[in-house]
Amino acid sequence: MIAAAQAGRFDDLPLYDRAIETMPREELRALQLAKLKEQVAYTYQKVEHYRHLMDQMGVTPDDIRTLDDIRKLPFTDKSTLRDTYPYGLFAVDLDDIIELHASSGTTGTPIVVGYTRADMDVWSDCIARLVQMAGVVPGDIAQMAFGYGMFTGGFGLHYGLQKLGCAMIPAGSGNTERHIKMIEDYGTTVLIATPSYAMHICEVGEQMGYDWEASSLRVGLFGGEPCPPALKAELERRMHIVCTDNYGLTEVMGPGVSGECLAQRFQQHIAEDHFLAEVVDPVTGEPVAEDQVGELVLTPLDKQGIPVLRYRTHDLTRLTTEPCVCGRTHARMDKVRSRSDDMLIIRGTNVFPSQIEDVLAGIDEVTPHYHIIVETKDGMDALTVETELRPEKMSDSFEQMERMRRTIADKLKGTLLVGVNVRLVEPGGIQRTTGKAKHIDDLRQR
Ligand code: DLL
Repeated sequence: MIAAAQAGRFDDLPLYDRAIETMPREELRALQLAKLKEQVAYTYQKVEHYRHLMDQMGVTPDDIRTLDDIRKLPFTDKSTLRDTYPYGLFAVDLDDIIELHASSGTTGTPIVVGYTRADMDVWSDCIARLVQMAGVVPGDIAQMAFGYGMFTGGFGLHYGLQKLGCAMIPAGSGNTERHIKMIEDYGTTVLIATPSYAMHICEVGEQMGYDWEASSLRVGLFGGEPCPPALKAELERRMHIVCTDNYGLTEVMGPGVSGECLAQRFQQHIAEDHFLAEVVDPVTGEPVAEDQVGELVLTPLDKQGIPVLRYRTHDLTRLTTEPCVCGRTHARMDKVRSRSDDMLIIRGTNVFPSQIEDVLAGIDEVTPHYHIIVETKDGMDALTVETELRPEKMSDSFEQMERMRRTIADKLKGTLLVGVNVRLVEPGGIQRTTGKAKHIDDLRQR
């Protein structure tokens, strides 16, 4: 089936919910509007926080007459969920909540979200849809390498894959050698992980002498963090799989918001019957034109447990509604590479980690593993990039290594327009992760 897609044939690929996924856009927008009206009325009625805000702004649910009227509604930020922790935004009695999850955020008060049975059904439908879009079929054997804790990744993907009819192997994250053995012994066909953990699994497999080309593994369902094009290409080349990317966030559901189809390899279809997506200027909050990059704002259209309105994701992307060759009509978002809040300001210059990633990706001598350190030295910002050498590129010659280091520093400076201290690290020297990679240490005193 994937072979058909690779050959550019999409007509006979199965869709999880053909009527919804290929719905004409006019109808889709009408469906969104009907749901939005209901959702705003529900939220106003059930959640004191929103009722209070909307009263203050002089907006009532009856003011929502078109999809553009969503702009009359207040934004929601992570801080809203923190300030109302734990249950302040819940719209139902705890008796009606059947599962709780929490954000993976490491700083500040956590945020917690609750799902009703209906929310869980929508969630697993969204996942079943996106995994099928990625080439997974009923009968696939799917091995979970996300953790099964409060993180939405593990259980979210698990339920959806089961709903599609896959056999789940709930291995969880970590114990990488065991993952390889399970793939081999159980004939795993689908691997679920963050792209950085997938890279680690790939490397450990190679070190163990595992033959990825002969492996049963066919599809990588990766997500939870950016998967830059170079990393995707490397995973596909070394693991001999089709590597797909899916996106989501705890505050609006977890994974399941959008996923990559087999035709559009750098964009993801949004489940628009369940989410209304806007893209706004991250500073002014005003909408940007279709095709312009801005911050993604999401409103879940049928969430009962926590019905958030206009959630500011901080993720930077752009939307297109151009028809897709896969036949799906739902808008596509560019793969998220950066967040509005991960921009570093180095001596007055804006630097996105994704720019560093892209420069390193163009250098043959280094692996996709990198680490950025920002410090204050002599009262000034100092940027250090640690990059890991490929084993075959190591040299005993100090001069050769120094030349390589300088070339990389010059390339980084040429793109970033700030001086960078480059540190070459031996193969395997950059810490591997079993979850989301932490690429940046900002140690500046503020
Ligand atoms: O990471 C949900 C998820 C789990 C999605 C597993 C896909 C697979 P949080 O822990 O709340 O939820 O983190 C959400 O992670 O705002 C993005 O910045 C980032 N993120 C998630 N998926 C992607 C992706 C889950 N495919 C935050 N590409 C989001 C880029 C992603 N960034």
